[in-house]
Amino acid sequence: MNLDKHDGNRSNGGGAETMSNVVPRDGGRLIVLTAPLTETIDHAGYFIQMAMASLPIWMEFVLDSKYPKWRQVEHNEDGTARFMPAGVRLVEKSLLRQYRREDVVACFPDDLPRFIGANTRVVAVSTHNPLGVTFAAGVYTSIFGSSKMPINSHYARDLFSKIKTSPYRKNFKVIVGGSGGWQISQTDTYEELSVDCVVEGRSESADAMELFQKAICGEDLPRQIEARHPTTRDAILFPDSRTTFGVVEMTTGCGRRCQFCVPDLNPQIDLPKEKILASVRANVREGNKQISLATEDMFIWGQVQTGTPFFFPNREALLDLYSEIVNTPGVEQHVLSHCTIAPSVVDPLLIRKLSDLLLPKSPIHLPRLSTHPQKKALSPLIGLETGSVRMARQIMPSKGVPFSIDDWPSVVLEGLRILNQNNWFPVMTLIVGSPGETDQDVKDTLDLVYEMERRGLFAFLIPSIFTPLHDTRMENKKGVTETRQLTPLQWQLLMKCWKMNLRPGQYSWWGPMAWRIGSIIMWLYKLRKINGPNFTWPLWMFSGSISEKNLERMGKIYLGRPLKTKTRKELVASLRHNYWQYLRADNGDLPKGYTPPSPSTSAPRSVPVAS
Ligand code: B12
Ligand code: SF4
Repeated sequence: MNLDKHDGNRSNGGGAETMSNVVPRDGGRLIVLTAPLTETIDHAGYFIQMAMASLPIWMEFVLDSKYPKWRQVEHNEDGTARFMPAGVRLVEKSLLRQYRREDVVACFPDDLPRFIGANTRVVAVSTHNPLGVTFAAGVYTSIFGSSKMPINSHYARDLFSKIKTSPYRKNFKVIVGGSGGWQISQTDTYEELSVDCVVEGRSESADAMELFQKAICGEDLPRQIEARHPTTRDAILFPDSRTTFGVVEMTTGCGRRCQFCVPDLNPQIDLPKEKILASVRANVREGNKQISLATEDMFIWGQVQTGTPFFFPNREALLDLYSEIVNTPGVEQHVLSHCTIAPSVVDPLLIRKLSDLLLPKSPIHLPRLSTHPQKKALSPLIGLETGSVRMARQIMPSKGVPFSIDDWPSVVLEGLRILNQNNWFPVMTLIVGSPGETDQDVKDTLDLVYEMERRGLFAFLIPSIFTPLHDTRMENKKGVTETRQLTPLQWQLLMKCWKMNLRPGQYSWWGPMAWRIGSIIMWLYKLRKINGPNFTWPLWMFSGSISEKNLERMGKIYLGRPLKTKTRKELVASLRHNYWQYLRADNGDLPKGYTPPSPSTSAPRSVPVAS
């Protein structure tokens, strides 16, 4: 790629640079793909991107000081991006079915001037979370006072402003897709961001390809299109070049049908092992040392449309898949993405065997928690959402299947016990302010959180304020919309979760002191004005300057009640009898009357004797 003037700005600093000073001599590429810098980096692991989704831009200095090199990205020889989010890679792959390689490039935002030229007809942006209006992202920025500008959103806007100021802007159409595209249509920011069309759905579909064709022919585009999701395993494409964090899809859809969930609206598909492995090898070939299989629930893989309900994990298939992944030469690190908690109660032995396989390649170390010799840990994302059975019945009645949702607190506590015993310390999300949430619901969730503390269980608890996500079964519901509306109990839940998260970091003599003083200073300086009076006592609780017992005596907080919950054995005994046939005898705790599976059947079976 030749340039007429400067060689672009290679720093990826995300500044307000415009594109008018750089002109590609070869006229640029027909289709240019990109994504916000902050969604592209695969430096420092998942947590940095999650932090960027939640921290306001004025706190960028915190990340700069912890990860001074986070903006450094790698280029291919021709200036294209060496890694891109999996979504971009699939758009690229979809396009390469119809267009020549030299017509399609994927580049970092700062390199756009090198590729957008007179020949460019489409600039396609893939984005996860451009405006930060999704759950967890909005809440923390608003606690700190500027809810509209998380770091990620700042960089996404910076990308759009680069595109908007291109001297060639009139020649090309801007198409946006990815799981965060809806944020643009919902907020009607098309003009502001200079976006022509938002695509909801997957790039593999004919609808998406037709749109690119139209743009190339210079036709007007609709504001928004719905692109159909493939319904078969074979219709899903796989990246054959490097992806951010080595993300390779493992499943689509979920099947548990939570009312607030977007990915569950997609068909439940587990993707072919050979294709997954080919993508893993492609990542390694291009220099990636880390792999992460993207899924809503890793435990459904191998059990979709097998005749066994998907919530009884296929132990052998999962162990085989993960073993091949981590034993692929060149894979040095493997990170889990999402799962659900009930499978760990269903098959604890699977968890133990997965730990044996996966811990050695986990980049996560939790020295205060892990019993692994190198202190390694596994931290998948799991939805806890609420401790209130009443609320759970409304918003996620199948979250704990095969167990009844009435046993949700028991499933969470037993599941977490089994996970912790095997050095899994999950990141668990909670929803605060769901529509119709009462004080009693929040107390029930606090009961569960305090019970975790009492039992010495550990998860990183990430509470977020309910956000009605586009297209979900709850899209028209309204919950809490800003932090000032939170009740004292809801604030307490938020702050208690964070207080518990900081436990492993608080063993140094200076740790607790720093948090106490720091949080009180922040409260005096800014937070009390932003968040209102309901925030005051929960913040004092968080700071640890007044004991929780004293705060309760003063009537300022609620101390969770001890919970009497079911053991694994009791949970298993409560299963519907037609599920007994799927239990694995080697996990023990078998219900009275269980008989071992008949050798003539492949799945373990049992015959219920009483109802
Ligand atoms: C891996 C992952 C992560 C990783 C890595 C992300 C990365 N940059 O690569 C990490 C952990 C960092 C992460 C972070 C977050 N994530 Co995330 N993440 C996922 C996960 C599991 C997989 C994403 C993925 O790569 N999928 C595979 C690719 C191929 O799918 P895709 O990107 O959707 O692309 C397809 C289509 O969207 C379309 N497409 C994509 N781009 C484009 C562009 C054009 C032009 C077109 C036409 C089509 C198109 O075609 C592709 C297929 O062909 C999804 C769940 C899921 N299954 O999608 C959640 C998910 C996307 N994340 C979600 C959320 C909420 C977040 C966070 C905000 C969480 C938080 N509070 O911290 C942050 C935001 C990070 C940020 N930078 O702002 C939500 C999104 C909700 C929303 N936006 O409405 C999801 C759906 C999870 C969920 N259960 O709700 N995430
Ligand atoms: S378990 Fe998770 S992925 Fe599945 S439907 Fe519920 S929220 Fe969605």
